[in-house]
Amino acid sequence: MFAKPTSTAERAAFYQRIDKESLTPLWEVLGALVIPEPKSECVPAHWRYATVREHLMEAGRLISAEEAERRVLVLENPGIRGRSSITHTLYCGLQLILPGEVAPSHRHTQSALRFVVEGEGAFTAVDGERATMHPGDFIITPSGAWHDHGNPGGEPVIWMDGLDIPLVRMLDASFAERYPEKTQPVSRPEGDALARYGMSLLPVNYEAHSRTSPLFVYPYGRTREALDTLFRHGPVHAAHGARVQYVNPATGGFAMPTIATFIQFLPKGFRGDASRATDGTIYCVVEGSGRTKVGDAVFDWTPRDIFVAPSWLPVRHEAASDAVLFSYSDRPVQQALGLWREETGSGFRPFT
Ligand code: GTQ
Repeated sequence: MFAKPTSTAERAAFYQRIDKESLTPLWEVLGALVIPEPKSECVPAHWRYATVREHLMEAGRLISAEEAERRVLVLENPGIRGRSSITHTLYCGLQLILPGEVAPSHRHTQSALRFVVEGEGAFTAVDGERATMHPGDFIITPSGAWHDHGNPGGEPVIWMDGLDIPLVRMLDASFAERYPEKTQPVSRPEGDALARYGMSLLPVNYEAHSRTSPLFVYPYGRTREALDTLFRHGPVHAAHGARVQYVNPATGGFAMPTIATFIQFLPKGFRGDASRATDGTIYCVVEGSGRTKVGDAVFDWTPRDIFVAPSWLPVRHEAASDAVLFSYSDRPVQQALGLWREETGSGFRPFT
């Protein structure tokens, strides 16, 4: 849109002279900076669970959770390798905790989400309350909250970590510290937050002291039931199926200040319209199998796979069986700044 002016020897010599002063001419770079529509360096990518799991189990033989602090394989976007990022703003990893292990307590300004993909019997502790992890549970570690993970059970437990690490790095706003002990003391029984904040009830005169949802565990059983009812009662969105966003029950807004989280049901035979949005989105397959087209890429997915759709590329989902997809993006940040845009086709319609 903004064309580069022709270069002349005189101009080139000028650029070289000012380069030494840490100066550069805008007209040489403007076209690459202010572009007519998003064109991400990030590319669509798909990680098959079976492959990543094998490497993760090997990591489990090479290093303990404690020595690693967190035993995680980071899913790096192939378009921006080396930045521990799956999109420009977000991080994604798969974390393994083996029976008997502890991932020591620490806290940081980065917000984290956990989406449990395999195994039973591990817990994560957040600010004094433990949550036993079950596949499909969405669990939040708010910015600044002490957290540790443990596996007193008998099988390996694996979950997806979604963090705003790249965003916080861009803002140079990272603080982190270790807890003096390996695990933090338990100060509230399991289920306390769910009773207090997760029943469409709030303590009278409740005052939020954080921008993150006080409900930090969203158990899959309840979510799955809601999706089922939503689908049965319809209508279903032509691009997104029956898709809902996790909310902070005290505000109705997204559950986390920097990361939006969603879950959607796609009925067997669903062939979605294309849609695109400015928030690059990471998907984790919870149930079922299907195919998602992201731009020119085609991903055939099965449970526990992870794939990423960069900003503004058209996304089209198809379901070969009843399917459920969890997803997350930086939508709250874009919406707070007035930047978020979406294009979808015809919207809601009955599913036939
Ligand atoms: O579990 O606290 O994947 O601090 C990256 C950084 C997980 C965690 C990650 C972390 C954690």
